[in-house]
Amino acid sequence: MEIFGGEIVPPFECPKRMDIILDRIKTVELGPIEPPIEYGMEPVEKIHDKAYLTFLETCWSEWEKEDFNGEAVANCWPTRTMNAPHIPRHIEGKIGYYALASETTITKGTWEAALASKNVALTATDKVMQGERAVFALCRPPGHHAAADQFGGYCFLNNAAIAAQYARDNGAKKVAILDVDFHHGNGTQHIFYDRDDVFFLSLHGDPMDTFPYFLGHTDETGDKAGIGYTANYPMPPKSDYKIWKQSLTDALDKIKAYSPDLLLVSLGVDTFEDDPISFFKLKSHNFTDYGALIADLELPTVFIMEGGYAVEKVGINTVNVLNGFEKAC
Ligand code: FKS
Ligand code: ZN
Repeated sequence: MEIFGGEIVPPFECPKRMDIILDRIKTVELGPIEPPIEYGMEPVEKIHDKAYLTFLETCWSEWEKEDFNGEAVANCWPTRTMNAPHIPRHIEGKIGYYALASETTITKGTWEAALASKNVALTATDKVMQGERAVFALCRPPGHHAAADQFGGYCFLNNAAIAAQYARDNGAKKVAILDVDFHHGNGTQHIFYDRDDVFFLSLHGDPMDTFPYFLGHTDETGDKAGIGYTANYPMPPKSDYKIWKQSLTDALDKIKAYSPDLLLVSLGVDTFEDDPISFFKLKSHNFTDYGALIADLELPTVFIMEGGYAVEKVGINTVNVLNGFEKAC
């Protein structure tokens, strides 16, 4: 379930999205489709906090032991007036400690799904490290809102961050993460904020106007060694492709100048004009256009699925990016 506008609604982020994207990939014969390989916990533990992982793994069984009837959901947080040095013992406190928002619940199968999703991202990354020009990781659940020890915004494990670190540990000296999902990738930004070996760039709805609200402003440019290696492009409601493309062009120039060994694209297609929870105005053919612009970087590229909720068009829009990319290669 999801809490939206004070109501309990069926989640926008649903399995059907994946079926539709996969169908579209098959229809256009984009390329061979392969299942993920198991990578174990080592690459995950390099990004996420150990106690957080234990929490994700055990949350649902702890919740079930209480007299609760619904899914595990946060309703109480350590806020700006609390330092929160102690992690509560009770699951209701613990879930509040680790949650960044209340729309996302944990239930039976959440942990297994998150594990499968990071395996998809790692399998794709490995293929590109081994010489493929580009691979698309059809990940669900998404990852870019998840921080080292926080879940929310439908994300539990940060697939792109796990993939970037894995690439760093397996020969890539510099990695760029281009986040084109409508929402700011707060988790990815936070994970790499003080590092210069992973350059994070995000195009998104202005956080003054939309989720995740508290991160993603232009003045967030990195910390310590990472100063200059975070770039944010917040854009106002109703921004169309003309505006969006200007941000993309600037981001692509920065990536080119950085000259990474690998590009990861956090690919969300919720920038689409008919997306039910977003406010940009991209049209389906714009996705093809920007796929080609990304290809012009001539970098080994991993596309990692994030959001996109106009379910009938999520397949067309996602595959348009990939097709635009491929045709320009
Ligand atoms: C709605 C408030 C909460 C949550 C939106 C989450 C967006 C998730 C996403 C991801 F890629 F992670 F899936 N909305 N009024 O699209 O960024
Ligand atoms: Zn999104």
